[in-house]
Amino acid sequence: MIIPELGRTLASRDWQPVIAEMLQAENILLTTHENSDGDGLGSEIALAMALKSLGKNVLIYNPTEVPANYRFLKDFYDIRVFRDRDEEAIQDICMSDLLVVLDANLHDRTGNLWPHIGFARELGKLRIVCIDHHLEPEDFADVMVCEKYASSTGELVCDLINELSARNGRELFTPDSASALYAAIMTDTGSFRFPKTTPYVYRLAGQLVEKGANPEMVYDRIYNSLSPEAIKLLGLSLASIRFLDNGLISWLFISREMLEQTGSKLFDTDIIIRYLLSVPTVRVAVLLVEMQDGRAKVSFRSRGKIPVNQLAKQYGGGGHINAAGCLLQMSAEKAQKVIFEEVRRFTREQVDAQESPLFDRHI
Ligand SMILES: [Mn+2]
Repeated sequence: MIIPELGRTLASRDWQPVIAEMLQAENILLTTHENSDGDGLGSEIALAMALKSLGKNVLIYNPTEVPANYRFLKDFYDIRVFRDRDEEAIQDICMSDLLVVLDANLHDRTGNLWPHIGFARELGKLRIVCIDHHLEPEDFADVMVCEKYASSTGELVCDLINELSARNGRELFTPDSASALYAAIMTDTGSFRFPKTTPYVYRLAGQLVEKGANPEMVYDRIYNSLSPEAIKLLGLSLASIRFLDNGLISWLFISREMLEQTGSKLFDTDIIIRYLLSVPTVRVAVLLVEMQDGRAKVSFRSRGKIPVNQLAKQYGGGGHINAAGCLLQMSAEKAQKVIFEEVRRFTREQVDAQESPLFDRHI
């Protein structure tokens, strides 16, 4: 459904298959992708609270730990980390009637949960719903709502909870769940400035504030939460950013040594990427991080219409037009060599092909 000048939203009937699954289920499990972010976590929390108030048993199990700046969300609802051989967790999965995968559209994004989900499905009763907004979904669920127009999974979950509220004739939002969804939408829209932030999204944010979301608290917890270690890593990183091809590309390699020297963690690298695009000439930014297991985590960002998800896809990854990533099964040093020329070629080709202005008035 297109709302002229406002953006898009799903029609009530589009939510019907999702709602039917939810109402049928008694025990519901929610999860999101590995290395969870504000969108996945905020969506989980708000949906868990809404389903709980409809009388469902709702558990959240994630494949990885909640990053420090999102831990305040755990005050709203219990978020568990799934660990291999955790008998209680495995039993919880097997006892579930419905799994809702949020903010991920590939089965392997659920990490170490997947083998157990597969087993529970073999037992016969576990159904899967996927709610997401990434490109190129894999058809792994019984019901998929994967809408790439959406700014965030939080936007979709907001619509879903409004729909559930309307059908039940009562408000299913609380101030806490409104704050959780506000966090989801705020983080995935880059604080309401990325291209998919339609007028509709601003309206939703306004609605969430009306329902008690606290923007000041949410922003402060998420963005003013750096550890001294992360600040030190930021310092080291800023000093080693390279600018290539007349400043079209910014390039940063964070070695394991840099992480160890500063005492910082993998998730401390997340904030650094935004500095890579803060120089106006830069069209493509690349961040390579050497992980503890020897693999290389590569993040791509771009400005304007350069689809870095195409770049990531070449290496088995994916993402959005302006933000994508991949994991390379090789040393970071080798990874740098492998992608270096390809990134330069891709960027040159994209920049040459584009005569249109960097930014459109409308999307
Ligand atoms: Mn998202």
